[in-house]
Amino acid sequence: MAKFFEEPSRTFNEYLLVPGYTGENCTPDRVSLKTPLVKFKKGEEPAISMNIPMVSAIMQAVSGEKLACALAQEGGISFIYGSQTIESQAAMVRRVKATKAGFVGSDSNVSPEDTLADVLALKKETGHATMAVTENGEANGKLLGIVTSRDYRISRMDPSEKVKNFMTPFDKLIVGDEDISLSEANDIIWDHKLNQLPIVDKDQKLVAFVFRKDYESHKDHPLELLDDKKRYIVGAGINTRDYEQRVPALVEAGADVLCIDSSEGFSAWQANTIKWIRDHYGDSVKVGAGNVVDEEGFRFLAEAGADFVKIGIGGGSICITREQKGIGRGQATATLDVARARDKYFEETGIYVPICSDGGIVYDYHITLALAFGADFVMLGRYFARFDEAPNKLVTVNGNYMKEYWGEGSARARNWQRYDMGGDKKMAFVEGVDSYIPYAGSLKDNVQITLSKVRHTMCNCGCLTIPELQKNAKITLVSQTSIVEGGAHDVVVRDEHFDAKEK
Ligand code: RVP
Repeated sequence: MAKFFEEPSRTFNEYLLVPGYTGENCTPDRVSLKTPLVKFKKGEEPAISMNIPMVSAIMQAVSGEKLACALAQEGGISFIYGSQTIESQAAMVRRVKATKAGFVGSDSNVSPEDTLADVLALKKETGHATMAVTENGEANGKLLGIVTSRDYRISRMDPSEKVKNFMTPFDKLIVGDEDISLSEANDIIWDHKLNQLPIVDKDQKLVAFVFRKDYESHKDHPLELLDDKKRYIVGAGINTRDYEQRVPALVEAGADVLCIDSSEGFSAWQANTIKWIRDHYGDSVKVGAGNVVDEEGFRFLAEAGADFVKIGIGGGSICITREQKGIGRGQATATLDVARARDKYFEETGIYVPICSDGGIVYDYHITLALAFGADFVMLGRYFARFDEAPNKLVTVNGNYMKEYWGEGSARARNWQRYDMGGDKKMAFVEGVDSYIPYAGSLKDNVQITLSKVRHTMCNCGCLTIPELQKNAKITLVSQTSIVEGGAHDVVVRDEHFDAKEK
């Protein structure tokens, strides 16, 4: 007889938190959202922790290098998508690692032979007024000068004027060498009243810029997640097919943590992948695995040596795995089951394997619920894909600003490697859709509001840390009718489409 789970599986939307006692010291500014990313032994510290419990999904529409830097600034981690060539993924990781906090890689470069018209076009495209003049206009080429809007007067100059004739040449520039610290760079900026300081290596090649405005913003990010060389921490997705080539390239590029990206993680292929990594790198390379939705799946991956385990099948906003294959489980039930398995495994072995609730977060409070259900952190796709920093396109649809968002299992992503058994393209079928989602602005603004809500709710539950919430939260199921009661009801909400005329 098949195994039956007697209870229906449920989603986060079916639950609410019941407040606990809030003491006078239980205030949002005292809440710590620090959480482990990778496994650790009882009494020891994890090799990597995050300052906020959020990671971005391993997806083309979500986790590119800009988002990775912006999320690390806020205290979380991005997993750069693996559905691209090994070379381009490693190059993305390398660029994130080259972006030391406060040091910005130049994406506006011109050559001395370019013209004023080229400069103006590039300025329009990137929005950046400062450009590096390098040999052949290469990003990390020999620095020959810089151009800022102080170097030209559009009304007085011919658009065909060559950059070499109006740039500020290298010998007139103040520059920093590549070993300079951010505070030393900032001192030079202040002492010489500069807006930016180019950083060059011993061969005069451009490494980065430090901008006055970025130093200020660096101070605004007390939670930023940095490695011991003050570089942003970044993750990368891998698959169970080309890991023998992909893993070494990503490790060499500086990825801090890897994660096997698959719709179904309870498989021999995942164990083989982890084993290969352990055989070649021991514990020095950190790798998460998944996704699973029950105790058995968790235990399998924990015993295989995963550094963290991801939970969720079919709950993603763009995911149609449940419709296509009939596999999956409600995200709240899956998280609860796996959290119990993690605690049991910890009791038995003394090893704590963090778990991540992946997909299906719709409202901000779902994050708090996922943590209360036992997750150590959450992975989000749709949420981050709405932001400026995501690599997907901003478009207008019926007059509204939208971002494109497509699943890794969609025909658009062509990520057949994610499906261990679907490598033969003739057998492959889609498990995801291509969609639009409303544009929401900058990552920083949104993440800060989301986490403010999480902190407030935790205080309502009387909890100052995630482990306290996991232990002490009180959770209730809600009925369909009480869900209606939870929104605005029995009133006509005023918005721009409806405004009454005063009598
Ligand atoms: P969401 O945050 O609800 O958009 O879900 C994102 C998650 O959905 C990803 O982290 C991944 O686990 C899953 N996903 C990505 N692509 C697909 C698909 O095409 N089916 N599913």
